[in-house]
Amino acid sequence: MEKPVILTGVRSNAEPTLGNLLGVILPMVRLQRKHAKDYNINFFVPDLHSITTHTDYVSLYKNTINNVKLIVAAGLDINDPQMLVYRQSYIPAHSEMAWILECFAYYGELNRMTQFKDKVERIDFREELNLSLNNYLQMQRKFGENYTKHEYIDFLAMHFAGLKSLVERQEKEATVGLFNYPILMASDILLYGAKYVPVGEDQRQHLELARDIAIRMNRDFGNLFTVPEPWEKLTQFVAGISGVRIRSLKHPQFKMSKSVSDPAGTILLSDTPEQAKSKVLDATTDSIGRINYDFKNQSGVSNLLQIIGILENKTIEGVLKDWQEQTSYVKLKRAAGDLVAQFLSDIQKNLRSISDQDIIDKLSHDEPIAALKANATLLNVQRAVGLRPIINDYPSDARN
Ligand code: AQP
Repeated sequence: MEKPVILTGVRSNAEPTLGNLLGVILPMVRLQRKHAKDYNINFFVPDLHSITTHTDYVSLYKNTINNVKLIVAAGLDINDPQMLVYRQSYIPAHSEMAWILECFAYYGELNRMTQFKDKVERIDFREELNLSLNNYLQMQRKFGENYTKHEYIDFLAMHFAGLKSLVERQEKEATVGLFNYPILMASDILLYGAKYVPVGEDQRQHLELARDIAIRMNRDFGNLFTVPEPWEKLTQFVAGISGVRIRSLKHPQFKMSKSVSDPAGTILLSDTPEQAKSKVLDATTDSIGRINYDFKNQSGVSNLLQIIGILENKTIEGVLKDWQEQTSYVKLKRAAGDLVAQFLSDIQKNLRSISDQDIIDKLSHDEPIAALKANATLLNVQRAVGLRPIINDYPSDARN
């Protein structure tokens, strides 16, 4: 009998952050060590998801290969026979299945996905807006009441053209692909019958959407899909080593994100260990003066505790035993900073020893195997919805 599947991926749109590393890559390594015998493990690079937001298209392919290198550097054994590694765009069934699922998902459901709104809203205009406002105020100061009607109209036209271009930029970022991508993600999951999908907490709603679509289509067509386990079961399964949300070190109310410009709050894979440590030492904390795990009131401190917990492979209760009620934020930052620096330095050292060719060989070997599995699920679904004949109905249709 086929073993159940654990599946996850990381977009190659930009350089990975500590959030990706601790949120999903390290947990995957630990899950493999714990469950390699009982599960098949799929790691894929969602390169089609990578173009849902503006990216450096010239570097995309390289980043895709680098993402696979990264999981190897983090300790995932891709030569384990239970492990499949592939690129999403190399398996056309992902896109074909996504189209069918789109026809069974509702606009209202997608419209409720908070990540789309967050991603569109976080396009940061503040700097440009302030600049534009400052220009406006300077202009007013310069001319006082003594501007001519034409000067005033020219200035206003310039000011509003600037604002209009900001709004247009926001509209351009809100692509249909970004809106629809949770359905492509559902396809990524359902094609392989994944039971557990370890993801960061930001993806929880998308996992639930995949479940809803699977349940709905199973109800209408019989058992087409394995329904992935819900969030609560997933978090039990991963026992606190996944499902987290690493926050920005500077703005701990927000997630650390690879496509948000927040250099002081974001640790990038290419940061030197010293740079990373100094970012942790400069992390925003609070004025309460006690170490508590309380994201509502002490998000900066809680973020550091969370980082320590993941890197020391302890539950949050375990970390709290070491730190709760202590008062030195400097000590906490030093401990977190040392762990992060060591972790980065190990990964960077490993990365240097992995060749592109090894990765490409592995992908070329695994992609046809993944495609076979994906195509089998797709064909079942195509038959169920009438796009392909039911077996034996049209025996002469050789293409099935
Ligand atoms: N800050 C985070 N904490 C925990 N997990 C995180 N992940 C991302 N950021 C954090 C998890 O990493 C996996 C891969 O993410 P992705 O790149 O495929 O998509 P994303 O969620 O859009 O990640 P980013 O870093 O925020 O990228 P951008 O800025 O490009 O949108 C996912 O499981 C994600 O939950």
